[in-house]
Amino acid sequence: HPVNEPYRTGYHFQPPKNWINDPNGPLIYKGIYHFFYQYNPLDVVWGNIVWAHSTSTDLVNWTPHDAAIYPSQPSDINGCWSGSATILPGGKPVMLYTGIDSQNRQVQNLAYPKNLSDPFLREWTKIPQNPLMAPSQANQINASSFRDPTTAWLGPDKKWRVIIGGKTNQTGEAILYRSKDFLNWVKAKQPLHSAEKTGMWECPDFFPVSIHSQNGLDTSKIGPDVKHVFKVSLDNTRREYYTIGTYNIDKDIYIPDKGSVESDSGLRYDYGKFYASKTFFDSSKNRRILWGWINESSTVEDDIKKGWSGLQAIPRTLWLDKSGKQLVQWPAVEIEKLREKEVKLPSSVLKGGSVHEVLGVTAAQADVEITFGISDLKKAEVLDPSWTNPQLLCSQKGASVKGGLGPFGLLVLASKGLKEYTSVFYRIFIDHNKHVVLLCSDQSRSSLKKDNDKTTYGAFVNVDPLHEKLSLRSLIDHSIVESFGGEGKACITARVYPTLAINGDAHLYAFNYGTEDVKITGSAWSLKTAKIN
Ligand code: DQQ
Repeated sequence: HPVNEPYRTGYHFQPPKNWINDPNGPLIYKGIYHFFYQYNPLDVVWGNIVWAHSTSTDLVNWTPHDAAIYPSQPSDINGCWSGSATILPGGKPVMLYTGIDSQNRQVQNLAYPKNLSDPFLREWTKIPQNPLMAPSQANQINASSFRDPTTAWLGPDKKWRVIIGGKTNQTGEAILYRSKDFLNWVKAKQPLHSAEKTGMWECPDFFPVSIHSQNGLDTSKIGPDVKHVFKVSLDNTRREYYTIGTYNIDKDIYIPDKGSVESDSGLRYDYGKFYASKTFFDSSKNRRILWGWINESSTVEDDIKKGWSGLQAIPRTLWLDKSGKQLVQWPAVEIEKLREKEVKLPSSVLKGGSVHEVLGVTAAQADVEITFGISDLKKAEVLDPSWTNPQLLCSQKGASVKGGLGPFGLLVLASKGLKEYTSVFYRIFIDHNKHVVLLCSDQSRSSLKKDNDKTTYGAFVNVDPLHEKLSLRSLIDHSIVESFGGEGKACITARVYPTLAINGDAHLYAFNYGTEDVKITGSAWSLKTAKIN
């Protein structure tokens, strides 16, 4: 790993230099995964946006290609913004994307592969009919709030549907269009879904999930065995929320289940940094895969110094939890190919107040899976009824604040002597007769450097520690830590920039600062460096 580049990642998707943001149009074609992303070919900050393109056979190693979609016609001359792929009958992929036109309006365009016999789909052609959807007086669409088309789906009436993110006043909207031929699109009277006071809805995503299995489904699948997921990225808070609900195909509206909302208490794919995400159906492995953009927590000056900004989270497989009330996510299994030198943590007791170093792994580039066993759950701290905000609770009760059951977890990217570390940990509370499990990612001590964003993140994890195992997996990669609590029920991604705990000087510890002992077992692996771009 380059010594002079301590923050470049070893197995996360990033280009050699410059600015990247949203994942675009992920798909699989002839056994090859395609990934496109918002990219500034000229600078470390956002601007001059094109669709950069890479391909892979395993979602781990990536080959770069020339930019696939870039400004070239009046309908996208000021930028090629986010969009999605749809696989047409017969297996032909097409892209719908937002163009910034010559009048700086947001419009929707179509591009298709020039040569379908090229499995790398290196060249993309834009149709002369572009734009296919545009704001106008008649349709009441705001020209600066009309972007990010989803993958389209085909209804039983043989009409295609697509949604585009929008906003009317402060009401976020999933603007619905229909088409018989994928060329002529007619705006529906009603949006597919909307919610007051949520602001602009960026990068919506809408897809079915199976009620009975972890398998993914084609985006057009409907029927009694599926629920639907609606996700949106909120421009206001830079947070994403998803709801689970029902797609009423007759009325062409989506109705979230009771209690499911796009704000504050809503469900999130990730309770740390994760934005503008997008899923696709991987027909080769019958799974739905989620990509998400992770931005920097450093200053623009630091980004300029290192020459790059932004990366992508490890692609995650996602499915409906057996409760039917939330999704579960897990890193695509292919990432496990990078594992080497397994270090088994022999079942042992982590005494209250102790720290245990995990030796023998390249701690700056590792995969850790650890299970915690609690013998006496009665010692859990009583949950105050006002502690409803997990992030706030994690910031008030950081890793150094002692508790009964917890904090226990991992100190990652830690320097010898613990001058720097990022702590990912659990606390268990009791609320009447129910245990409440809190997962925190505390970045406050992650770097001696002062001007990084070190916000603490937190999430409640819906596991019952009395009957279920309590586990934590963290993917550590130099300047990113992606943590999966409760076997994927709550995920937290953080960016950190240690000054001491870099490369070979990074260490990994398990810790328990609660008063009660905790049993630990698990494994840690060094991860090889992937071939990325
Ligand atoms: N990024 C794109 C937009 C999208 C935003 C522009 C979300 O299409 O709304 O780069 O990060």
